[in-house]
Amino acid sequence: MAASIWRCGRFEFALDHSLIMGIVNVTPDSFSDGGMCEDPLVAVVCGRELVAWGASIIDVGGESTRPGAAGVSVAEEIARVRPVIGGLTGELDVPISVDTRHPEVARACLDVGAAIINDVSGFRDPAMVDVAAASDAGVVIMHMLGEPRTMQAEPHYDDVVAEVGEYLARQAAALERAGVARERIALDPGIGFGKTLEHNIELLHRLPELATLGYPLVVGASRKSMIGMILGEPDPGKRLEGSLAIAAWAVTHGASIVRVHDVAETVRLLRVTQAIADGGAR
Ligand code: 8Y4
Repeated sequence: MAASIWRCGRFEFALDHSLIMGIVNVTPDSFSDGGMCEDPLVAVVCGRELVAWGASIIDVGGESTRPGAAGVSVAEEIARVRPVIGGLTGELDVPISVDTRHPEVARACLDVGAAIINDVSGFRDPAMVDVAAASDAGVVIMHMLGEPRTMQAEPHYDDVVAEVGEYLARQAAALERAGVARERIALDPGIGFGKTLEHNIELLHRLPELATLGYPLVVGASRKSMIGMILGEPDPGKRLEGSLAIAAWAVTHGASIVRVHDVAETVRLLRVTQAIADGGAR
């Protein structure tokens, strides 16, 4: 894979090796980590720990997008994430990403130092495009079919890889037209967002096709239900091996960044895949 760069505010990644985006969940209803990082002071400790383990990016989210989750108000979302992002940016030398679909939340978090907007709705709100264009932040454009509340109700695609790829390319072009430099854009197929198990598997199987779009790829499958379905494991906390298997597949098939809960384990996994990748270049 040709090395490229990803610019996120004052940070710049040479994507000559893969990176870990560690998750800090500030949602009280998060079913995987049970809102352990809800308190801003605790969340800052969580983020610091993820960086110590080897995360290159910290993703902070305050709105649960799990299928059927109750919505929170924009004010509530800002109240949850802004103190955490402000705390982390003041303390850590890695870009902090805000996971939000709302331009007001993104704006408030950029103001306290967030360097990446991670929008699971793929910048479908034109106001979110404007917020990105008015900043120098990196952007993650993720594909989601429909809305969190309804996305898992019989999702249909004729060709999931073609349709997700077309959507991502179209949104990237819109951001570039608005003034977001190409080097700031990363794409994400959105594992589990309006997709059946078969769709998720096909997106991962054919990930190299999405890599040909020419943007860095982010893949987030950590602890997700596709792993639960394959392993028959209802407890998200017991999906580590599946999460690691997908991370290994993703980085060897075109992903530059993996979004994960289990940072320490994924760092060790990447050290091994990277050693093999580097060995082939001799
Ligand atoms: C257990 C734990 C089961 C968590 C499911 C989940 C992505 C993302 C999410 C992703 C990007 C999640 C914010 C869903 N997934 N952002 N966000 N890519 N870029 N569910 O795949 O983690 S939230």
